[in-house]
Amino acid sequence: AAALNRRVACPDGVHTASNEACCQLFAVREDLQKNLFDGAQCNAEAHESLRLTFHDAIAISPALEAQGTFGGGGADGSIAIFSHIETAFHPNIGLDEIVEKQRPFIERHNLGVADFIQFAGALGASNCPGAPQLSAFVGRKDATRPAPDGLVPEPFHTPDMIFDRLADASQGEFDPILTVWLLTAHTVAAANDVDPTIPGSPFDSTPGEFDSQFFLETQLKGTLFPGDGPNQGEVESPMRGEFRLQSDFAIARDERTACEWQSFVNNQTKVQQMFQFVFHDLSLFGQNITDLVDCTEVIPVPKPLRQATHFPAGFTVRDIEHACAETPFPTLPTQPGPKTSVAPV
Ligand code: HEB
Ligand code: CA
Repeated sequence: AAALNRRVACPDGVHTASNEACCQLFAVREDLQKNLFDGAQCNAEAHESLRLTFHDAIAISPALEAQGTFGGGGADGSIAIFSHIETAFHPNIGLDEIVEKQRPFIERHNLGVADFIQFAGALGASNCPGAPQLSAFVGRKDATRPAPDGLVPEPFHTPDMIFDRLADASQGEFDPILTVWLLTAHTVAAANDVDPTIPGSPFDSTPGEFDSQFFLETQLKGTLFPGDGPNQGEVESPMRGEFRLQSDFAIARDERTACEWQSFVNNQTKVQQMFQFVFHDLSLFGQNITDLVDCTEVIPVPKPLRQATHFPAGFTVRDIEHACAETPFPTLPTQPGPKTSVAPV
Protein backbone atom coordinates (compact mmCIF):
# COMPACT_ATOMS: atom_id res chain seq x y z
CA ALA A 1 0.00 0.00 0.00
CA ALA A 2 2.85 2.38 0.78
CA ALA A 3 4.22 1.99 -2.73
CA LEU A 4 0.81 2.74 -4.24
CA ASN A 5 0.60 5.99 -2.31
CA ARG A 6 4.05 7.25 -3.27
CA ARG A 7 3.85 10.68 -4.88
CA VAL A 8 6.21 12.28 -7.34
CA ALA A 9 7.69 15.74 -6.92
CA CYS A 10 6.68 17.91 -9.88
CA PRO A 11 9.35 19.84 -11.86
CA ASP A 12 7.73 23.13 -10.72
CA GLY A 13 9.28 22.49 -7.31
CA VAL A 14 5.97 23.25 -5.62
CA HIS A 15 3.50 20.45 -6.23
CA THR A 16 3.46 16.71 -5.83
CA ALA A 17 1.26 14.37 -7.84
CA SER A 18 0.20 10.75 -7.91
CA ASN A 19 1.53 10.54 -11.48
CA GLU A 20 4.01 12.84 -13.20
CA ALA A 21 1.59 13.23 -16.12
CA CYS A 22 -0.60 15.28 -13.78
CA CYS A 23 2.12 17.83 -12.98
CA GLN A 24 1.46 19.93 -16.10
CA LEU A 25 -2.11 20.56 -14.93
CA PHE A 26 -1.14 22.78 -12.01
CA ALA A 27 0.02 25.58 -14.30
CA VAL A 28 -3.07 25.19 -16.49
CA ARG A 29 -5.26 25.35 -13.39
CA GLU A 30 -3.58 28.52 -12.14
CA ASP A 31 -3.82 30.23 -15.52
CA LEU A 32 -7.49 29.33 -16.02
CA GLN A 33 -8.57 30.29 -12.49
CA LYS A 34 -6.90 33.66 -12.80
CA ASN A 35 -7.45 34.58 -16.43
CA LEU A 36 -10.63 32.78 -17.58
CA PHE A 37 -12.64 32.26 -14.40
CA ASP A 38 -12.05 35.74 -12.88
CA GLY A 39 -10.31 34.43 -9.77
CA ALA A 40 -11.95 31.00 -9.37
CA GLN A 41 -15.53 32.22 -9.93
CA CYS A 42 -18.57 30.26 -11.13
CA ASN A 43 -18.82 32.85 -13.90
CA ALA A 44 -20.28 32.75 -17.42
CA GLU A 45 -17.03 31.27 -18.75
CA ALA A 46 -17.22 28.48 -16.16
CA HIS A 47 -20.76 27.71 -17.33
CA GLU A 48 -19.76 27.81 -20.99
CA SER A 49 -16.72 25.62 -20.38
CA LEU A 50 -18.98 23.01 -18.79
CA ARG A 51 -21.39 23.17 -21.74
CA LEU A 52 -18.46 22.73 -24.13
CA THR A 53 -17.51 19.40 -22.51
CA PHE A 54 -20.93 18.04 -23.45
CA HIS A 55 -20.95 19.33 -27.02
CA ASP A 56 -17.50 17.85 -27.70
CA ALA A 57 -18.20 14.49 -26.03
CA ILE A 58 -21.72 13.80 -27.29
CA ALA A 59 -20.68 13.94 -30.96
CA ILE A 60 -20.10 10.22 -31.36
CA SER A 61 -22.46 7.70 -32.92
CA PRO A 62 -21.97 3.94 -33.03
CA ALA A 63 -25.26 3.85 -34.99
CA LEU A 64 -23.71 5.90 -37.81
CA GLU A 65 -20.56 3.76 -37.71
CA ALA A 66 -22.73 0.64 -38.08
CA GLN A 67 -24.06 2.14 -41.31
CA GLY A 68 -20.49 2.64 -42.52
CA THR A 69 -20.39 6.40 -41.90
CA PHE A 70 -17.90 8.23 -39.66
CA GLY A 71 -19.76 8.92 -36.41
CA GLY A 72 -17.44 11.39 -34.69
CA GLY A 73 -14.82 10.83 -32.02
CA GLY A 74 -16.58 11.87 -28.80
CA ALA A 75 -14.40 13.71 -26.26
CA ASP A 76 -11.64 14.27 -28.81
CA GLY A 77 -11.38 18.07 -28.95
CA SER A 78 -12.88 18.21 -32.44
CA ILE A 79 -15.19 21.07 -31.49
CA ALA A 80 -12.12 23.30 -30.94
CA ILE A 81 -9.74 21.75 -33.48
CA PHE A 82 -12.35 22.03 -36.24
CA SER A 83 -14.26 24.90 -34.70
CA HIS A 84 -14.85 26.60 -38.05
CA ILE A 85 -16.94 23.54 -38.95
CA GLU A 86 -18.48 22.38 -35.69
CA THR A 87 -19.40 25.72 -34.10
CA ALA A 88 -21.40 26.41 -37.25
CA PHE A 89 -23.69 23.45 -36.41
CA HIS A 90 -27.02 24.83 -35.15
CA PRO A 91 -27.00 23.25 -31.65
CA ASN A 92 -23.47 24.59 -31.06
CA ILE A 93 -24.62 28.19 -31.43
CA GLY A 94 -22.65 30.50 -29.14
CA LEU A 95 -19.85 28.03 -28.43
CA ASP A 96 -17.51 29.78 -30.86
CA GLU A 97 -17.01 32.37 -28.10
CA ILE A 98 -15.75 30.02 -25.40
CA VAL A 99 -13.68 28.08 -27.95
CA GLU A 100 -11.89 31.32 -28.91
CA LYS A 101 -11.47 32.32 -25.25
CA GLN A 102 -9.91 28.93 -24.45
CA ARG A 103 -7.64 28.85 -27.50
CA PRO A 104 -4.78 31.03 -26.13
CA PHE A 105 -4.68 28.87 -22.98
CA ILE A 106 -4.40 25.73 -25.11
CA GLU A 107 -1.60 27.40 -27.07
CA ARG A 108 0.44 28.39 -24.03
CA HIS A 109 0.23 24.99 -22.32
CA ASN A 110 1.24 21.58 -23.49
CA LEU A 111 -2.01 19.71 -22.94
CA GLY A 112 -3.99 17.96 -25.66
CA VAL A 113 -7.10 19.78 -26.84
CA ALA A 114 -9.48 16.99 -25.82
CA ASP A 115 -7.95 16.84 -22.34
CA PHE A 116 -8.01 20.62 -22.07
CA ILE A 117 -11.73 20.92 -22.85
CA GLN A 118 -12.75 18.37 -20.23
CA PHE A 119 -10.30 19.78 -17.68
CA ALA A 120 -11.54 23.35 -18.13
CA GLY A 121 -15.16 22.22 -17.72
CA ALA A 122 -14.43 20.25 -14.55
CA LEU A 123 -12.37 23.11 -13.13
CA GLY A 124 -14.98 25.75 -13.98
CA ALA A 125 -17.68 23.66 -12.28
CA SER A 126 -15.51 23.36 -9.15
CA ASN A 127 -15.91 27.12 -8.69
CA CYS A 128 -19.66 26.67 -8.18
CA PRO A 129 -20.48 26.03 -4.48
CA GLY A 130 -22.23 22.69 -4.07
CA ALA A 131 -20.60 21.04 -7.09
CA PRO A 132 -19.01 17.60 -6.90
CA GLN A 133 -15.31 17.21 -7.61
CA LEU A 134 -15.50 16.25 -11.30
CA SER A 135 -12.97 13.92 -12.82
CA ALA A 136 -9.95 14.98 -14.87
CA PHE A 137 -7.96 12.65 -17.09
CA VAL A 138 -4.99 13.21 -19.37
CA GLY A 139 -3.87 11.27 -22.41
CA ARG A 140 -6.89 11.44 -24.72
CA LYS A 141 -6.28 11.16 -28.47
CA ASP A 142 -7.07 14.41 -30.28
CA ALA A 143 -9.37 14.43 -33.29
CA THR A 144 -8.04 14.25 -36.82
CA ARG A 145 -11.41 15.03 -38.38
CA PRO A 146 -14.54 16.97 -37.44
CA ALA A 147 -17.65 15.28 -36.05
CA PRO A 148 -20.64 15.13 -38.37
CA ASP A 149 -23.60 17.46 -37.85
CA GLY A 150 -26.80 16.23 -36.24
CA LEU A 151 -25.43 14.58 -33.10
CA VAL A 152 -25.95 17.32 -30.48
CA PRO A 153 -29.43 17.47 -28.91
CA GLU A 154 -31.55 20.60 -29.43
CA PRO A 155 -33.97 22.11 -26.91
CA PHE A 156 -36.84 21.54 -29.36
CA HIS A 157 -36.13 17.82 -29.66
CA THR A 158 -38.65 15.47 -28.05
CA PRO A 159 -37.66 13.37 -25.02
CA ASP A 160 -37.66 10.33 -27.33
CA MET A 161 -35.15 11.94 -29.68
CA ILE A 162 -32.95 13.03 -26.78
CA PHE A 163 -33.10 9.65 -25.02
CA ASP A 164 -32.27 7.84 -28.27
CA ARG A 165 -29.33 10.12 -29.00
CA LEU A 166 -27.84 9.68 -25.52
CA ALA A 167 -28.33 5.93 -25.64
CA ASP A 168 -26.55 5.76 -29.01
CA ALA A 169 -23.61 7.96 -27.96
CA SER A 170 -23.09 5.98 -24.73
CA GLN A 171 -23.58 2.52 -26.27
CA GLY A 172 -26.69 2.02 -24.19
CA GLU A 173 -25.35 3.26 -20.87
CA PHE A 174 -27.24 6.57 -20.70
CA ASP A 175 -30.91 5.65 -20.38
CA PRO A 176 -33.67 8.21 -19.58
CA ILE A 177 -32.76 8.09 -15.87
CA LEU A 178 -29.09 8.90 -16.51
CA THR A 179 -30.18 11.63 -18.91
CA VAL A 180 -31.87 13.32 -15.94
CA TRP A 181 -28.59 13.01 -14.01
CA LEU A 182 -26.74 14.74 -16.87
CA LEU A 183 -29.20 17.61 -16.90
CA THR A 184 -28.08 18.53 -13.38
CA ALA A 185 -25.57 20.71 -15.29
CA HIS A 186 -28.41 23.13 -16.06
CA THR A 187 -28.27 24.27 -12.41
CA VAL A 188 -25.26 26.42 -13.35
CA ALA A 189 -26.46 27.58 -16.72
CA ALA A 190 -28.05 30.30 -18.75
CA ALA A 191 -29.28 30.74 -22.31
CA ASN A 192 -27.71 33.35 -24.56
CA ASP A 193 -28.91 32.48 -28.01
CA VAL A 194 -32.33 30.84 -27.81
CA ASP A 195 -33.71 34.33 -27.18
CA PRO A 196 -30.90 36.72 -28.16
CA THR A 197 -32.85 39.71 -26.77
CA ILE A 198 -32.16 38.53 -23.18
CA PRO A 199 -28.64 37.01 -23.13
CA GLY A 200 -27.50 35.35 -19.89
CA SER A 201 -30.99 34.28 -18.75
CA PRO A 202 -30.52 31.50 -16.14
CA PHE A 203 -32.43 28.21 -15.94
CA ASP A 204 -32.86 28.59 -12.18
CA SER A 205 -32.64 31.43 -9.66
CA THR A 206 -29.16 30.31 -8.48
CA PRO A 207 -26.90 29.97 -11.57
CA GLY A 208 -23.86 30.50 -9.33
CA GLU A 209 -24.71 27.50 -7.11
CA PHE A 210 -24.61 23.84 -8.04
CA ASP A 211 -27.83 23.07 -6.16
CA SER A 212 -31.19 21.40 -6.79
CA GLN A 213 -33.11 24.64 -7.44
CA PHE A 214 -33.13 23.79 -11.15
CA PHE A 215 -35.07 20.58 -10.49
CA LEU A 216 -37.56 22.43 -8.28
CA GLU A 217 -38.05 25.51 -10.45
CA THR A 218 -38.55 23.56 -13.69
CA GLN A 219 -41.59 21.96 -11.99
CA LEU A 220 -43.27 25.33 -11.30
CA LYS A 221 -46.14 26.28 -13.57
CA GLY A 222 -44.95 28.36 -16.52
CA THR A 223 -46.64 31.75 -16.75
CA LEU A 224 -44.55 34.06 -18.94
CA PHE A 225 -41.88 34.45 -21.55
CA PRO A 226 -38.97 36.44 -20.09
CA GLY A 227 -38.05 38.04 -23.42
CA ASP A 228 -39.65 38.15 -26.85
CA GLY A 229 -40.72 34.48 -26.77
CA PRO A 230 -41.93 32.04 -27.75
CA ASN A 231 -38.70 31.10 -29.50
CA GLN A 232 -37.96 27.68 -30.94
CA GLY A 233 -37.02 25.40 -28.01
CA GLU A 234 -38.48 27.74 -25.38
CA VAL A 235 -41.57 27.36 -23.18
CA GLU A 236 -43.08 29.65 -20.54
CA SER A 237 -41.06 30.10 -17.33
CA PRO A 238 -42.39 30.81 -13.82
CA MET A 239 -40.65 34.15 -13.24
CA ARG A 240 -39.15 37.14 -14.92
CA GLY A 241 -35.52 36.72 -15.88
CA GLU A 242 -35.68 32.91 -15.77
CA PHE A 243 -35.48 30.90 -18.99
CA ARG A 244 -37.07 27.52 -19.58
CA LEU A 245 -36.00 25.12 -22.31
CA GLN A 246 -38.73 23.01 -23.87
CA SER A 247 -36.54 19.89 -23.44
CA ASP A 248 -36.07 20.49 -19.68
CA PHE A 249 -39.82 21.12 -19.34
CA ALA A 250 -40.70 17.94 -21.20
CA ILE A 251 -38.19 15.63 -19.47
CA ALA A 252 -39.30 17.01 -16.06
CA ARG A 253 -42.85 15.90 -16.91
CA ASP A 254 -42.29 12.76 -18.99
CA GLU A 255 -43.73 9.68 -17.27
CA ARG A 256 -40.39 7.87 -17.64
CA THR A 257 -38.40 10.58 -15.87
CA ALA A 258 -40.72 12.81 -13.76
CA CYS A 259 -40.15 10.92 -10.48
CA GLU A 260 -36.39 10.78 -11.01
CA TRP A 261 -36.43 14.53 -11.74
CA GLN A 262 -38.37 15.30 -8.55
CA SER A 263 -36.10 13.02 -6.48
CA PHE A 264 -33.23 15.50 -6.93
CA VAL A 265 -35.16 18.31 -5.20
CA ASN A 266 -33.54 18.97 -1.80
CA ASN A 267 -31.16 16.02 -2.20
CA GLN A 268 -27.73 17.60 -2.55
CA THR A 269 -25.94 14.30 -2.03
CA LYS A 270 -27.75 12.90 -5.04
CA VAL A 271 -27.07 16.05 -7.09
CA GLN A 272 -23.35 15.63 -6.44
CA GLN A 273 -23.00 11.87 -6.73
CA MET A 274 -25.06 11.36 -9.85
CA PHE A 275 -23.51 14.23 -11.77
CA GLN A 276 -20.02 13.19 -10.75
CA PHE A 277 -20.75 9.71 -12.07
CA VAL A 278 -22.20 10.72 -15.45
CA PHE A 279 -19.60 13.42 -16.08
CA HIS A 280 -16.84 10.85 -15.58
CA ASP A 281 -18.31 8.60 -18.24
CA LEU A 282 -19.32 11.40 -20.64
CA SER A 283 -15.83 12.92 -20.48
CA LEU A 284 -14.36 9.64 -21.74
CA PHE A 285 -16.65 9.02 -24.73
CA GLY A 286 -14.60 7.68 -27.63
CA GLN A 287 -11.49 7.18 -25.47
CA ASN A 288 -10.04 4.16 -23.74
CA ILE A 289 -9.73 4.74 -19.99
CA THR A 290 -6.86 2.25 -19.70
CA ASP A 291 -4.70 4.59 -21.86
CA LEU A 292 -5.38 7.58 -19.59
CA VAL A 293 -4.05 8.91 -16.29
CA ASP A 294 -6.51 9.99 -13.60
CA CYS A 295 -5.58 13.49 -12.40
CA THR A 296 -8.82 14.30 -10.57
CA GLU A 297 -6.74 15.32 -7.55
CA VAL A 298 -5.88 18.55 -9.42
CA ILE A 299 -9.54 19.64 -9.41
CA PRO A 300 -10.23 21.54 -6.16
CA VAL A 301 -12.92 20.17 -3.87
CA PRO A 302 -15.74 22.70 -4.31
CA LYS A 303 -17.11 24.79 -1.45
CA PRO A 304 -20.39 23.62 0.12
CA LEU A 305 -23.73 25.18 -0.79
CA ARG A 306 -24.57 28.49 0.84
CA GLN A 307 -28.37 28.18 0.74
CA ALA A 308 -30.84 25.40 1.52
CA THR A 309 -33.41 24.35 -1.10
CA HIS A 310 -36.40 26.72 -1.09
CA PHE A 311 -39.33 28.00 -3.10
CA PRO A 312 -38.37 31.35 -4.59
CA ALA A 313 -40.20 34.30 -2.97
CA GLY A 314 -43.89 34.27 -3.83
CA PHE A 315 -44.08 30.54 -4.67
CA THR A 316 -45.32 27.51 -2.74
CA VAL A 317 -46.04 23.87 -3.44
CA ARG A 318 -49.37 25.03 -4.93
CA ASP A 319 -47.41 26.38 -7.91
CA ILE A 320 -45.91 22.95 -8.64
CA GLU A 321 -47.16 21.06 -11.67
CA HIS A 322 -47.14 17.58 -10.18
CA ALA A 323 -45.84 15.05 -12.66
CA CYS A 324 -44.79 12.25 -10.29
CA ALA A 325 -47.75 10.41 -8.81
CA GLU A 326 -45.71 8.01 -6.66
CA THR A 327 -43.96 10.42 -4.30
CA PRO A 328 -45.21 13.59 -2.60
CA PHE A 329 -43.35 16.79 -3.39
CA PRO A 330 -40.96 17.60 -0.50
CA THR A 331 -42.02 20.18 2.08
CA LEU A 332 -39.83 23.26 1.69
CA PRO A 333 -39.75 26.83 2.98
CA THR A 334 -40.49 29.86 0.80
CA GLN A 335 -37.88 32.60 0.60
CA PRO A 336 -39.32 35.71 2.33
CA GLY A 337 -40.41 38.82 0.47
CA PRO A 338 -42.28 39.66 -2.73
CA LYS A 339 -41.84 37.83 -6.04
CA THR A 340 -38.57 38.89 -7.66
CA SER A 341 -36.98 38.47 -11.03
CA VAL A 342 -33.79 36.53 -11.72
CA ALA A 343 -30.77 38.63 -12.67
CA PRO A 344 -28.86 37.78 -15.85
CA VAL A 345 -25.50 35.99 -15.56
FE1 HEB B 1 -27.33 22.19 -21.95
C1 HEB B 1 -26.98 25.64 -21.93
C2 HEB B 1 -29.68 22.47 -24.47
C3 HEB B 1 -27.72 18.79 -21.97
C4 HEB B 1 -24.57 21.91 -19.92
N1 HEB B 1 -28.14 23.77 -22.99
C5 HEB B 1 -27.85 25.08 -22.84
C6 HEB B 1 -28.62 25.84 -23.78
C7 HEB B 1 -29.37 24.95 -24.49
C8 HEB B 1 -29.08 23.65 -23.98
C9 HEB B 1 -30.33 25.27 -25.63
C10 HEB B 1 -28.60 27.35 -23.94
C11 HEB B 1 -27.61 27.73 -25.03
C12 HEB B 1 -27.63 29.25 -25.26
O1 HEB B 1 -26.62 29.89 -24.92
O2 HEB B 1 -28.64 29.79 -25.70
N2 HEB B 1 -28.49 20.87 -22.99
C13 HEB B 1 -29.42 21.18 -23.96
C14 HEB B 1 -30.09 19.98 -24.38
C15 HEB B 1 -29.53 18.96 -23.68
C16 HEB B 1 -28.53 19.52 -22.81
C17 HEB B 1 -31.19 19.92 -25.41
C18 HEB B 1 -29.85 17.47 -23.76
C19 HEB B 1 -31.03 17.13 -22.99
N3 HEB B 1 -26.31 20.64 -21.12
C20 HEB B 1 -26.61 19.32 -21.28
C21 HEB B 1 -25.62 18.52 -20.61
C22 HEB B 1 -24.71 19.39 -20.06
C23 HEB B 1 -25.17 20.72 -20.37
C24 HEB B 1 -25.61 17.01 -20.56
C25 HEB B 1 -23.45 19.13 -19.29
C26 HEB B 1 -22.87 18.03 -19.05
N4 HEB B 1 -26.03 23.52 -21.09
C27 HEB B 1 -25.03 23.19 -20.20
C28 HEB B 1 -24.50 24.38 -19.60
C29 HEB B 1 -25.17 25.46 -20.19
C30 HEB B 1 -26.13 24.89 -21.11
C31 HEB B 1 -23.43 24.44 -18.53
C32 HEB B 1 -25.03 26.97 -19.89
C33 HEB B 1 -24.08 27.68 -20.81
C34 HEB B 1 -24.01 29.16 -20.46
O3 HEB B 1 -24.42 29.56 -19.33
O4 HEB B 1 -23.56 29.94 -21.29
CA1 CA C 1 -28.49 26.55 -9.39
